[in-house]
Amino acid sequence: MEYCYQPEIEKASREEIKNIQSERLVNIVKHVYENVPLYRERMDNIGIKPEDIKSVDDLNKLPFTSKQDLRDTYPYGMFAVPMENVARLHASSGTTGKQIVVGYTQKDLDNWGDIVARQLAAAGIEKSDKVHVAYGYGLFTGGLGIAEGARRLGCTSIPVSSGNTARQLTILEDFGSDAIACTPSYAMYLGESAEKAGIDTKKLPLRVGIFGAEPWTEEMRREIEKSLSIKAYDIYGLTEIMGPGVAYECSEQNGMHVNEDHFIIEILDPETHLPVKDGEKGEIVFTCLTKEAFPVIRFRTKDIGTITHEKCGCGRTFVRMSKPMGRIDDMLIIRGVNVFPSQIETVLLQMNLSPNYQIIVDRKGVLDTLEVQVEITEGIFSDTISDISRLEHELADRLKSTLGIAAKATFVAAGSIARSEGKAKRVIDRRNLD
Ligand code: DLL
Repeated sequence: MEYCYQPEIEKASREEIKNIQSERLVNIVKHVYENVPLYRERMDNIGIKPEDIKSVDDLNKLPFTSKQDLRDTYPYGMFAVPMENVARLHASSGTTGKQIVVGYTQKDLDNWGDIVARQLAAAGIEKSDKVHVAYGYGLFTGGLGIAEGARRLGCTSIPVSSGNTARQLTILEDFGSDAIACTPSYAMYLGESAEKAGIDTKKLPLRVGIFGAEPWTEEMRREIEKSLSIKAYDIYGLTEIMGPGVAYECSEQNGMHVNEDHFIIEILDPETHLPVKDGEKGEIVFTCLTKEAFPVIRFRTKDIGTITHEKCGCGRTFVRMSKPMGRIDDMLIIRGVNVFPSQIETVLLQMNLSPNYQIIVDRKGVLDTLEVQVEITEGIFSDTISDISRLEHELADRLKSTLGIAAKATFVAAGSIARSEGKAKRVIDRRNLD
């Protein structure tokens, strides 16, 4: 039996889950109304009192929370407990605008450990395993969040943090890590570096990877599984809600189960704000049910995804969310067409091209231009110049048929695109649209 697997809740009936959510929603609404001025004002403005919220069926009466609200109340305006009860602060890794500060009470940290432990258990990690944590430790929630889960599970965590790839490889080899947690782009880089260093990953004890914090495709999963000789699991989360562990993959690897005893997920049409049907794309919106220090209600994540209530082969009853298919704010509008970086990545990997790529958007006169630069891999390198130009044409054709707009495809030297130790930066937009 997997330790930290919690079938009494993970396999509860939908009715039981609804009851737990309803009870917790009533409490959390009271908590935010009493303690967070922004929520009290918003609810007063629309004439809603905490007593009006009796179950999850009343969720749609509540106001939304946006990232801008969190910026406007920076740093502590959304905290719902006195600072003396806050055990830890984290901050969003946002590169634009003011960062967002979030807080956790001791109980919040315990709950966080519990849900991350569920995820580690669902990926087959056991008490006797050593987990190499290569997410950044610090204000970013990745490192310490996974560490909370490892501690709760009772396994050994190795807090390597991010950076220094040669050292990461030495540790993987010498310490005998069984599992690794980092961003998928860094996992790709580690695999590539292991090969260069002549390390046979099949001979390492490493068998599981827990990857998330940025978009990645099924093709990338297969690459990572091959290069690191592991099984790779997806994990989703965000600073404003908790950090890693909001949703997790099970052995079926067919969507991520949302920890519904702690969070309610809604998928809403970004324009009408009404719920879409299972399987239909929309904006992912989360409500925290148990957070004491930083509970947010109907937080608009700007991530785009779908959910399904279909039965999962693992027996868990928690609703499953798809991999986020992009972000509303990552969506590039090029010559009026919506383009997501993930579409481009899928084309590259379907053609067995390098996953190291960059998207460059520019404007010549009034016309937007799109260029995809991708590194040459060894197989291509041995081809003649005319073969390379044939491949560039093929890539440009495929991009055009997938995206619906013309794109220039350019091969660049292997290793010339900057590698990231955390989240990869894929898009360079030179249009100065702001
Ligand atoms: O990335 C928390 C995290 C740490 C999740 C470690 C998983 C593992 P933020 O820095 O606030 O928090 O970024 C959150 O990253 O809104 C998504 O756009 C994206 N994201 C997170 N997980 C995934 C995933 C952490 N599995 C933002 N697939 C989210 C795709 C993801 N995108």
